[in-house]
Amino acid sequence: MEKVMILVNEEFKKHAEQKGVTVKLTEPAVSTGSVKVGASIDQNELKIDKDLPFLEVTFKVIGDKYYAPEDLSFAPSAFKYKKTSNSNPVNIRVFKDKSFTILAGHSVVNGNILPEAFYKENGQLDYSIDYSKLGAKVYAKAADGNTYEASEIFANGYFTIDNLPLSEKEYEIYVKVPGHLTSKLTTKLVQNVDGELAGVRLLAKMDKNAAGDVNGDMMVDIQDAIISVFSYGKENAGVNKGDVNQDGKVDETDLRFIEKNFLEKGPDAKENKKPKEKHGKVTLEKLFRSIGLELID
Ligand SMILES: [Ca+2]
Ligand SMILES: [Ca+2]
Repeated sequence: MEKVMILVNEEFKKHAEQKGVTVKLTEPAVSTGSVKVGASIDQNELKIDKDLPFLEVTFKVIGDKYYAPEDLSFAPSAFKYKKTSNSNPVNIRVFKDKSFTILAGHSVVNGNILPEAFYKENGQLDYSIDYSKLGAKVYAKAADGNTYEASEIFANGYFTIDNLPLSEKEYEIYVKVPGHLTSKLTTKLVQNVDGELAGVRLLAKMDKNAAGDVNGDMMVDIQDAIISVFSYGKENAGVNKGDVNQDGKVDETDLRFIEKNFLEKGPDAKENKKPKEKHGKVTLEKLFRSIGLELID
């Protein structure tokens, strides 16, 4: 928070004025996490015999990122007065102020990219991989068609999409990883607080990206198998030539992903497109046999 504005409460000011007293504000002293405010009056004999609000302190929130929903409150650490500028300060008991909430003007999505080809045999994602370097694309698409790319994909695959405008319509969140089918999540990213829209922070539970889409046409089919079998045994061939797990060689591991997800279609594949089981007389079984592999079932 930045910018603090201090005003003498109107009621207090009126009371002081009636007694012919001028209230003078002290310049607020802002330091990290706290602010010191005060005011002085130009007479010693202002009698206050009732509860009167004294100062009004206004904070301006800079940025409009999302804040955790727990209630925030200002905690006065001390409330003191001095009879004259030279006298010792006297403590007055203070109570914690009412709590408040900050309504964010934008939403944030966090999540993890989960590409199937990078899981270890024990079912855990392989964290020796730098997921920021796989060429993954993560973005949110608003109902109006605008897209918002992840501001960052970290080495461990954690991503952040921030600054998403408030909308009551659903967003689509896409995670695209080369060699894999797209993972998509559809969700609303807004909350209604007493009739006002406010931002949220969502930890998106993305599905695993199914591996095996070598040619990037959002389907795993015979075309992917043909390309990969053609590159079988080659080194540094690249994802689009069949190295699905980007380990530098096209081998059985890559082909087994194609077999496992054969004829799967990604959520972003064109509706009228169908994954092809055969190419002429070429079947997956024949392709596998040509390099000495059998289909698993
Ligand atoms: Ca494909
Ligand atoms: Ca490989």
